[in-house]
Amino acid sequence: MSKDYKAQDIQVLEGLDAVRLRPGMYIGSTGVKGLHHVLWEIVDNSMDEVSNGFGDTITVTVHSDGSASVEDNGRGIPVDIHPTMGISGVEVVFTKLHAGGKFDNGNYQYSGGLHGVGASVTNALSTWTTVEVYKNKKVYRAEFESRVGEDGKVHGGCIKTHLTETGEKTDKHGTYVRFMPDKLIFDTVNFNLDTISKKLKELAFLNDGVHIILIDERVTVNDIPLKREYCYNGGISDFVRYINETKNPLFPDPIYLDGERDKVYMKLALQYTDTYNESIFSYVNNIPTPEGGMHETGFKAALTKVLNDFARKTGVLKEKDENLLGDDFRVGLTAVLSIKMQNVQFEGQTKTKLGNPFVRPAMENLVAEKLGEYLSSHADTLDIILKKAMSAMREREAARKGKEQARLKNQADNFNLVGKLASCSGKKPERNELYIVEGDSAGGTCKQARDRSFQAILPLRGKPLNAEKKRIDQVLQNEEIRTIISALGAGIGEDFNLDNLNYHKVVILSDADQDGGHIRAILMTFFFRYMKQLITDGHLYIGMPPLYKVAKKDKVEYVYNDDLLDAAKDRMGRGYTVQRYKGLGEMNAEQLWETTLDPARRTLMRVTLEDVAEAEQLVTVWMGDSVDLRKQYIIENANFNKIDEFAKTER
Ligand code: TSJ
Repeated sequence: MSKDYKAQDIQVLEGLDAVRLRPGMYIGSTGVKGLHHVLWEIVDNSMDEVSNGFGDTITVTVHSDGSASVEDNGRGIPVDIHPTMGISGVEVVFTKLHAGGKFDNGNYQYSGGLHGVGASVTNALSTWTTVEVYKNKKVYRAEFESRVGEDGKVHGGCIKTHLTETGEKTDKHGTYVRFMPDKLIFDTVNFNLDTISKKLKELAFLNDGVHIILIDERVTVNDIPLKREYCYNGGISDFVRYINETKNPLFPDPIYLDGERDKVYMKLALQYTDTYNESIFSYVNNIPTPEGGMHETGFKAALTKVLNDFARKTGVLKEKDENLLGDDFRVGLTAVLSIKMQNVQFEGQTKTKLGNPFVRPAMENLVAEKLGEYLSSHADTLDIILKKAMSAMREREAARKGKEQARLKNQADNFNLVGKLASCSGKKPERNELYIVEGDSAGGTCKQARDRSFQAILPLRGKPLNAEKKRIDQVLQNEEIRTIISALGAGIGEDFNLDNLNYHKVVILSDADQDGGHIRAILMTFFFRYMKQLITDGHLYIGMPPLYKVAKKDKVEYVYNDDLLDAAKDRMGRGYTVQRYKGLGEMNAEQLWETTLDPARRTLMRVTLEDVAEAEQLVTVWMGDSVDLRKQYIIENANFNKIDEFAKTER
């Protein structure tokens, strides 16, 4: 890291008007994601500084006026004047596009932010931005704002106050940036606490030792704002431990490897559990790459090669045996791979796949070397991994042999299975609805209550198995699950075909109690794992039976939510009765129709996965063996969008 940074190092490319003209080009979208991107741009700049060893703390604050600020205790953005442009380094950073410091003298190696566009983009899309630099015992301040120009158009990031010394003395050093996202640009300017928490926690895992503090002034208890702190000295090994918290690891400490090859800096932590899933979370410059790419490919190739070599060397594989497949070595694997490099090329549908080809051999080579060293001196761990892979291989073989028979047998079985299903008479899948109902008795009532022209009822006896824990062939053996698959008619996994879906609304209907929540969670996990498109295309719903019936003489009101009970009582006046429904089974057919099945009156929640990759991470991270955690996850985080049922279109 060169010490003689000068403002002239900052390249100047374009003005800010381009950003307001086409914000999507710079931040992906102007939705809630784009809103957070402009915050990550700022956070990333601080993280660059701190992870290069300058300072150790980053504080992110969401203020009660809706603005956000980021402060670090690094060296402070350069304040000296750019020799040819005649403006301070701070002003260059905030008013010139691409001036985040992506220059060639080696300063600021991994800068860039999510789209590598820098702080000027955030400034351009804000109504105001304030910057303070603490340096040389002094405080420097600059202010920017959006303004209506002579052309009648709004120009973002105009200088309101040039960078000046305020005259205050300080012992602090670092940078403070506060900005107000512009309502004219963003569909929403409401920062989401969960989104920010998750991201900062992830950053804390990826950058070990960095203290990240989150303050949300909009959320207070006794006037004290919410504060969360993240710091993991164990880095990505802690991340792997955290992901595996609800699972059973096969050895106590994750394997940790790091190193450099061809200027690619790599950290890798991995651990096996007794599950059957492969969970690899990869990052480039702190940016998640859910679509994978060259770094992941190189890592996987090395894992397969090294482990096959050890399997031969140790005699686990005999001369006549074939090599194990890569998949065999990734059954039950949890891994976090984080690399840092320059000139990143992102590819793929969502631009989250690393494209630089040279990274693949570099990572394959580096991981092979480091993993080889590690396993040479950890014979116990090696033994555990090879045993796990061998049993994966045997199960793979067994599944292959069993598949043919199963296919023939299925034909006969399906007949019995769908016997439980009370199908509907209508033949239009677009109109048809399948209610998956918890319990035989509630199922029976639903059958009486429904409109059989388009509503089918499938009662579930007992709890279907936990889809997260089992392999696909085991999932398929579960009777409840097979009933669902054959009723929907669209297949499963890679064979899933939405065109064959028999019901365009699939509604999970379970009690509002803990067991009901569990069943809902299991079914959602199953659909997520094996019929993801059902969710992404918006076909999966949660039915909402009422929690209370408030009645007085002939007046009846159903209440679906604890918070609304008091209001309902108020509307009734004195002398009402309240009945609490403990389960679906307590309602008669008429009540069930009125409250839960009738499209004109019911409420359904559509289960959406706005970001399937993120949801996959959530499910993997949160849905392990622990029932409580899983339940909590579903209640707190499942992305339920309350929608107004199609009362108008259908009836
Ligand atoms: F990007 C930004 F302007 F929005 C921003 C930058 C926001 C925040 C909250 C912090 C930062 C930032 C930048 N923190 N620390 C730095 N460091 C530098 O810009 C810096 C300081 C010194 C030197 C040097 O060579 O002396 C070089 C750089 C790039």
